Amino acid sequence: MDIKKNNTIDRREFIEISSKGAAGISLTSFAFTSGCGTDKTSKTVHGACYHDCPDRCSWNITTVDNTVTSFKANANNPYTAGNLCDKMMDFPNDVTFHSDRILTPLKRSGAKGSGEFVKISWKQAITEVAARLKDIIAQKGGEAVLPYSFGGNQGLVQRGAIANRFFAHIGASQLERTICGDAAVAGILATNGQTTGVLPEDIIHSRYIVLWGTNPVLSNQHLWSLIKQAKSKGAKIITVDPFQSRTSEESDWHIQPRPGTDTALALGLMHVILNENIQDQEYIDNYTLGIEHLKEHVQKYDPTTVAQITGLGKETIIAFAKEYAQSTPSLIRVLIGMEHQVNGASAFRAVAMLPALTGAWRHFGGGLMHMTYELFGKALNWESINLPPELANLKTRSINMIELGKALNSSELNPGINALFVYNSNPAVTTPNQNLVIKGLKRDDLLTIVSEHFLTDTTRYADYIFPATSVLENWDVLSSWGTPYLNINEPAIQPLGDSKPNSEFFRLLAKEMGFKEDYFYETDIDIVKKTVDSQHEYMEGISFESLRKMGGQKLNLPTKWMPHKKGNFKTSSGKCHFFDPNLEQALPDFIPFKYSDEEMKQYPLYLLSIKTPKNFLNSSHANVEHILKKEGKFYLEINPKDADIRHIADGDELKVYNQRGRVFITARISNKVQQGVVCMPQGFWPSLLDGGSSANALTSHLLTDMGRGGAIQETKVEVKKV
Ligand SMILES: Nc1nc2c(c(=O)[nH]1)N[C@H]1C(S)=C(S)[C@@H](COP(=O)(O)OP(=O)(O)OC[C@H]3O[C@@H](n4cnc5c(=O)[nH]c(N)nc54)[C@H](O)[C@@H]3O)O[C@H]1N2
Ligand SMILES: Nc1nc2c(c(=O)[nH]1)N[C@H]1C(S)=C(S)[C@@H](COP(=O)(O)OP(=O)(O)OC[C@H]3O[C@@H](n4cnc5c(=O)[nH]c(N)nc54)[C@H](O)[C@@H]3O)O[C@H]1N2
Ligand code: SF4
Ligand SMILES: [Mo]
Repeated sequence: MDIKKNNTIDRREFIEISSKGAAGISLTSFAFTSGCGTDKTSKTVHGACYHDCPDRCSWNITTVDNTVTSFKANANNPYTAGNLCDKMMDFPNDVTFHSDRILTPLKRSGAKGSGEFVKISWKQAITEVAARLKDIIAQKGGEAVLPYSFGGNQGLVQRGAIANRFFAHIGASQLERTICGDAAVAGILATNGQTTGVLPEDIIHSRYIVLWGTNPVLSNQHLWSLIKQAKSKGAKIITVDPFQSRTSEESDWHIQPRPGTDTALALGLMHVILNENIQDQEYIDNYTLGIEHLKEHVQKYDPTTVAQITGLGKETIIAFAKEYAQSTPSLIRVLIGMEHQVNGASAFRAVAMLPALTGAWRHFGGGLMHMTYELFGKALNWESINLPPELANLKTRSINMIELGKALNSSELNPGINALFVYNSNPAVTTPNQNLVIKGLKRDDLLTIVSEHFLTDTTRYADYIFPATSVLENWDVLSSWGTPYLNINEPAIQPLGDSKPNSEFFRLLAKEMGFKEDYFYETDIDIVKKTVDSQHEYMEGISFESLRKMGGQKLNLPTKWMPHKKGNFKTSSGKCHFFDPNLEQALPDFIPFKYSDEEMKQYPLYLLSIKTPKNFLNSSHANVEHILKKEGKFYLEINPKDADIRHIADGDELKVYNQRGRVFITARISNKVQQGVVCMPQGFWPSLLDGGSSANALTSHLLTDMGRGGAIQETKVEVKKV
């Protein structure tokens, strides 16, 4: 069956077609049960959310005869606290049993992007792909092959345990997976040497909580519940965000700097703290390095200068610095949002210095809160996940995922990329410089293989599509980057249709390629068992069996987790580094991106494209009709002054454009953004929007100052009425 729709399909048309069952391929025949199970008895198993979300909730799922009869939050997991978020509440219907789900392998039958495919068997698909791959490797070498995957499935097995072995074995190009977190982590490591600070559940002890560039009301909902508990005990909540986010609306104080100016703001706060002499000198003397350099450095970040850079009032900067330094316990929560700026890593580096300057780390519930994945780095047996020793220390070239468009269109890469494997990601939507990515995906000489649940915008350009299982249909073990809970995921049902886990796809391909190494053929359940089979103290009381019984368990950590109460930083010196001569910048500095005068004139507005959709997880779920309805229109928030200059009224249809692309969008005039800044949601699928482009058609593949992340928000645009 063909889909004769192309990029220009509009959303209403898509929804009408999908509701008639014609927009998907082969989609009508597999709805709701696979027909594989004959067992009428009910069974309940534990699973965990596969999304790239800091909360990592866990659930209980009951099935009868391969049909889900109950899907509920796991009451044993105090962090999930009995609630899955809105995005996941109806997951079995929204994804697993959705009538648009891809359930057989498909081969392209029309032009790339046309969405025309025919069903084929796994045998045919694997045989043809293996033959073409062998050919490419023989002619161009393994580096002509590029894997492209990200956090679409956070299970340690399905994220890439077998895939990584496959690509290392064939000598494929490596992918630098830096679109999320790497710039933030690089900045924090430069200061503290570790990213695990205050644990999320300890936030209830804080009394001054700064949510710096993060929007937990939407992006970290279970932490938000704990923040509300802290608030009910008297904590003051401050949000630092250039956008009036849902979180800032619920905070006591919204500090709204210009985008990308946080490094200057943090250095300005340090200026005030040091000049007012309200720092914790004893903590500084014992546990930090470079205070003299820092003190001298911050003199140029006086409140007047910082006010000019950030657009904040001078009084705001002074008041914020004093309140922060004089409140106890004070906590700064950072996550990811702020890193997508050209100065992003420096901002995290500078912000991470504040708790050492004020001695906030001394107090339970005080300090900096970032990620928790390092705990699992210690706790688990990574031998089962990491590459086997004979494949480690790869010498093959790396390609940064943010520069996918550039790489696919490069005439300089030798060899060029001739085969692209996409899984757990939807780059035609989520990768910056969308039009360049799509131009690359349209190349006739590129073999594109995508493993997916749905006919995403990326799969539209595939030569072969492989149907992936959903989290309800495969084994996995899930660590977390936002909590200290370890979760197991037990399959609740048999795979629907002909879907297979990512691991099995790569095993079948390895077999067809003639690879004999045992490491390809370890089963998923064996990998899970081996991963949790660890003698580390954090795993005391946690085993495969206990996880099956409980679903999720908290790592066995000391009851009062205060990592830097007495210094103990994981830097080279063991101290918090205010100054580091080994880094390109010995001290963090505010270095704005330099636009040409011409560019500033043509594209004067600063574009934020952020995670405002409550009901999407990046681009996931953004194809589901009732979810799209809940999310509403694709809106551009624009300040009344900017709207006035352009004669734009609320509800007008707009074109937002720059040198890379344009999107069509509806105006929403509001004070959520200040003059000079506009904001649109990320995650919408281009093929479901008028004009066939979404936010990333405007963003660039510029990299961040450290960590080689994506400066996605360093984007200038102009807006006009259409
Ligand atoms: N509902 C929902 N939840 C999600 C996701 C989703 O798509 N939808 N995605 C998940 C993923 S992958 C991630 S990484 C996390 C991210 O979670 P967060 O880190 O909370 O990330 P964002 O929502 O991207 O950004 C948070 C805020 O940072 C602000 N921001 C942007 N630029 C700057 C700046 O220069 N300075 C400051 N101070 N703030 C800035 C934005 O305006 C935004 O309100 O959320 C996860 N949770
Ligand atoms: N403009 C802008 N762009 C951004 C961001 C932003 O804030 N603004 N945020 C960035 C961030 S923080 C992130 S993390 C990235 C996320 O970008 P992506 O990693 O592309 O995330 P998703 O859009 O959720 O796409 C994941 C895909 O994996 C698929 N999937 C899920 N499970 C499986 C599985 O088991 N097997 C296979 N084969 N597929 C599976 C899902 O169906 C989905 O289509 O986007 C980045 N892009
Ligand atoms: S998306 Fe996040 S908040 Fe929602 S169920 Fe999954 S882990 Fe929990
Ligand atoms: Mo992310």
